Amino acid sequence: MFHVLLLILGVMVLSINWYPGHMVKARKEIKENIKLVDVVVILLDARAPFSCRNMDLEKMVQGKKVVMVLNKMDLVLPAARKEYIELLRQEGYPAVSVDSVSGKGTKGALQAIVYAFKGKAEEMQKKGRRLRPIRVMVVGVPNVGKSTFLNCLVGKKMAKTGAKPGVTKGKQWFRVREDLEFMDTPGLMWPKIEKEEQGFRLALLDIIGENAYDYYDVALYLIRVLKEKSPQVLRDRFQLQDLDEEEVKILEEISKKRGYFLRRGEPDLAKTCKMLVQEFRKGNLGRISLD
Ligand SMILES: Nc1nc2c(ncn2[C@@H]2O[C@H](COP(=O)(O)OP(=O)(O)OP(=O)(O)O)[C@@H](O)[C@H]2O)c(=O)[nH]1
Ligand SMILES: [Mg+2]
Repeated sequence: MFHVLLLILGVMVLSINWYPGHMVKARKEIKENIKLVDVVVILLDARAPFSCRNMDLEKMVQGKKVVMVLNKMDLVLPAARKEYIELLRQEGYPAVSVDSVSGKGTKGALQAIVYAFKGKAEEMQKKGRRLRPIRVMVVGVPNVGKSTFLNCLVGKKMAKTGAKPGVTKGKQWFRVREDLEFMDTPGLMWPKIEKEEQGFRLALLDIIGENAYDYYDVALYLIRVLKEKSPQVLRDRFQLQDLDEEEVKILEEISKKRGYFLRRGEPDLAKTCKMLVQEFRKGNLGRISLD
């Protein structure tokens, strides 16, 4: 009875809350600066672009020209990437994909941004107004690569970047080209993630702070994804044979195969969970899309 109650309570509290202090200021800063910009780039993680759409942000930028940029395209299979882009285009957004580490796709992203402003630029010209650089604001949830994308466009490391959410704490302007100015912004979350699956995806992608979730739950979710989408990874990388087992059993097996044991000989599940999530984040488990 007690266990059933715990389970019910557990299911009820699985929504994730993560809204660190700097985001309150960041949200205000973004809101105040929207009127200064011509185009908004919403940067999304190509592995789960729909899970990292922040509807609060999208509402804030309503009325602006928006370009959707799927970053980290090196971590997803081309077919999934194409499908996501097609879906965003069906919604009426210009959408492109980039790899901000190698620079692949950035030329196309700049073209899409300039094109989004074309109508307004022509209007300004007709009115005899002096053409000024296009002002672009880059927004998105934390850790999707906004600062890396901008460093890549500028061609040198101007903004601080890092493999954890919440690196950028305030806005910063960059001149990318004669005709293009960009504003980097801190990653913005929404106060409460209601959908459990979405929470797991955001946790896997390192978009929410690690104090807001349990690695155990996220690793079990990852095993479920691998069983469904990439069973060969479980077979080849972790030498598992029986994939019909439950996720918890598979986790134990992986611990044993890796030689992760506690002092009394039990499998060290905590260490295994962290290892699995980190391997996914580094792209070591192959190109896996989550949405
Ligand atoms: N594989 C891959 N990694 C990337 C790419 N772009 C960024 N990263 C990595 O993603 C991590 C986060 O990058 P940041 O540029 O700091 O992300 P951000 O969106 O500015 O994060 P916040 O400032 O915290 O909101 C870093 O470890 C980057 O190296 C990409 O296109 N491919
Ligand atoms: Mg940043």
